[in-house]
Amino acid sequence: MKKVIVLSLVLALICSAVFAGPGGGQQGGQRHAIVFKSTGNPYGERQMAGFKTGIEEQGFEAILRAPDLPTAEAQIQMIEQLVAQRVTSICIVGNDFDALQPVLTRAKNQGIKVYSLDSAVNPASRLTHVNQADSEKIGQTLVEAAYDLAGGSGEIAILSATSQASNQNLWIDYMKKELAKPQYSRLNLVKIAYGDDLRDKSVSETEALLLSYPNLKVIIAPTTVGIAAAGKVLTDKQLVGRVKLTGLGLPSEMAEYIDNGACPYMYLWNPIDVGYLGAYVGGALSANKITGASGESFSAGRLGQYSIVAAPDGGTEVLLGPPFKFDKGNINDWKAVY
Ligand code: RAM
Repeated sequence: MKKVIVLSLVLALICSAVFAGPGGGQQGGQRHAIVFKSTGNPYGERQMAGFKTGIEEQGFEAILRAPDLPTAEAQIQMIEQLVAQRVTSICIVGNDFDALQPVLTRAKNQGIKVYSLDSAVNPASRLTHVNQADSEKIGQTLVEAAYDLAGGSGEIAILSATSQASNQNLWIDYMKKELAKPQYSRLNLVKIAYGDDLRDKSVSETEALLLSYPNLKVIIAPTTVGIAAAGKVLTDKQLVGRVKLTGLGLPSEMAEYIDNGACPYMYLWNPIDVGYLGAYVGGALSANKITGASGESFSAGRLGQYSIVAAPDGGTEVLLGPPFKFDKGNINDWKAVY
């Protein structure tokens, strides 16, 4: 009997050594990690929840991480820990485009599949990027909205996340390009403020904008944390109708400000689906079904088939779909969903 037990143990050990895959995970025991920008962001929580569902659906373990503050330094520490744990893949929501390159390169050199999602890292740091929507289209759509809400002319301001956030910076670059077109010559972008995706800082930055620019007509907040904070400030200060708000917002957080008119309309995509799509990119990369090259395609569970395409930054990306418009007519259908 003893001999049988010893033999089974030896066999089990041999099997686990044989099936140990890249990143040290076993085939059935792969561990896939996501590192979001910071804690306390309901958008990030939904994105991570979608990632977890997608990873578990494939039979793997999901590791969800986010630092307290949205800095590159804090993410570097977390990635170092994940490399030491020899996870199978790392999905990074970058707090900086370039600063994570050394640590992500170390991860890649250890066989860990590294890709970004929502907020890209530079092409040298990633195999591919999971993008929520076409970045240029987001920039154009938000400028069109500001033009419409301002009535064609006047002062507008942007309330962003951190000054290093690569997704917000990309959208702002496209907004500036759009604003340079002749049809927008009567719109005046007076300031880009940074609320760092922290609620209190976003509130005080909105208050400062209102003080410095008493003729401000529109605030564009391309961040769910910023737009919700600005909605609260405009409501509390009884400025609804005088200063209009648009941007990218989470329906559950913005329903009251869409209902009361502070934000006549805004845009977003489904953050749960962004995370879920990311999970399937992690699975496909780790199974070597894709390498991250343009032209490859893979299956993303309930979302169907997706292809990898060239990204404007010289790398590649997977696009979830077009941004969706939320207004008084549909916000009540969405506020309970995300
Ligand atoms: C915030 C984050 C996130 C961004 C959304 C729109 O929650 O900055 O990265 O995609 O807003």
